[in-house]
Amino acid sequence: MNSDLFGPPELPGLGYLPGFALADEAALLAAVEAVSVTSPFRVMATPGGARMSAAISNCGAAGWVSDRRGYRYERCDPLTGKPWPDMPEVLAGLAKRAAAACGFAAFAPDVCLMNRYAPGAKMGLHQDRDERDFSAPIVSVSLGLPAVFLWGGAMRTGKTARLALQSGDVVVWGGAARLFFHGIAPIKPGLHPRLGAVRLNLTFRQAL
Ligand code: MD3
Ligand code: FE
Repeated sequence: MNSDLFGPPELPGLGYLPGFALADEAALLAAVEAVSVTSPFRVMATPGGARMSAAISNCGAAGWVSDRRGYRYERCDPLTGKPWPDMPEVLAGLAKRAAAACGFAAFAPDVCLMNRYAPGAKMGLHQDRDERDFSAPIVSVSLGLPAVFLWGGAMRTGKTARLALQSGDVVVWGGAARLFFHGIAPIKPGLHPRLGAVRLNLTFRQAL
């Protein structure tokens, strides 16, 4: 495997918007902080019993959860027993504008899954298959420390392309890209001016 950083592949339905969220960075962070007061970031268990390395929270009509019983969307936070916090308008608005800029004007996210990485944390290659309708894209927003996104194509095995993601970068994963295997290489140590030693990734989904 080589370690070159490629640009995003040219693929119908895939949209790469470097810096799209930068102007809203402070407002997005404040919204994430507010959500995490009610539904704190926590490390979830995989169905196999391992600990995930990123900490997770959610906002919106449902949230993605993982435990010994599997992966699924739940209307209530298992930690609080209460509904997940509403999706702040600044988050929903940014995701809709990004989707519209990439040809998905009808995108209406009902879930925002928030992943928080410390240096060393990673995410193994996987597909996102727990949503009801794969014709809706997923919009991802990267904030804080940079990451190397691993891009595995339509199969788990084979060559992995790499894409550097910086704070403020937005990627819209629609069309064939929607079901591609993907992951995050271990986050390198560093300090982001606003977030410190943290990478945050927000993914907006039409899950229900
Ligand atoms: C490509 N998150 O939450 S974001 C995830 O940076 C997830 O935290 C990573 O994979 C992160 O499921 C990667 C980019 C991303 C998100 C969803 C996708 C890429 C995707 C769904 C389909 C294809
Ligand atoms: Fe994913």
